[in-house]
Amino acid sequence: MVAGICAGAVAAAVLAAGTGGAQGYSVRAEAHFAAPGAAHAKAFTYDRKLVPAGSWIEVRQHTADSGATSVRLRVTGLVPGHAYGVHVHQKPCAADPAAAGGHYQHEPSTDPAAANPDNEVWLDFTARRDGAGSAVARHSWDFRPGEASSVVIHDMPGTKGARVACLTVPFGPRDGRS
Ligand SMILES: [Cu+2]
Repeated sequence: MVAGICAGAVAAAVLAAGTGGAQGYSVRAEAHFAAPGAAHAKAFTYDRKLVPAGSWIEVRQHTADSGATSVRLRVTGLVPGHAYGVHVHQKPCAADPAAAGGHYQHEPSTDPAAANPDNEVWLDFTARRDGAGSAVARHSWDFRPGEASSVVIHDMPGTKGARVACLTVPFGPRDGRS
């Protein structure tokens, strides 16, 4: 019976694998979004109109030895034509949308002007007619260990939107330290 309880959550499981060392660091996480009450979920939807349960997200990070970092986002099953805001946040996702904490910042600051796509990782996108979307962000810097742990989707681009979904992603620095 225990297996039966967990079987429904298989589709919500995050598949994450990181590799570190001399070749830089790569990580990939993917999941189908689940309602906050779902057992074992690593990707939560907080607004099932804008991010329907069962819609899908994939995030990949690659950091070269130089520290140059790319973060790529792919989604399916979202609302065609809707413009979403997306950022890398500091903490893992949980049932409470606030659990993911604030934005990851390369140079941490309380100045609102520091919340910009050069100092943070933004992956804003507009869903295409088929509900799919994608974005990529590139920076010359890598993440500090343990300080970048999720991707949060907001209901509008920029920094003012409400949190509508979240995927936990184990972002890491060029040497893979966590
Ligand atoms: Cu955000």
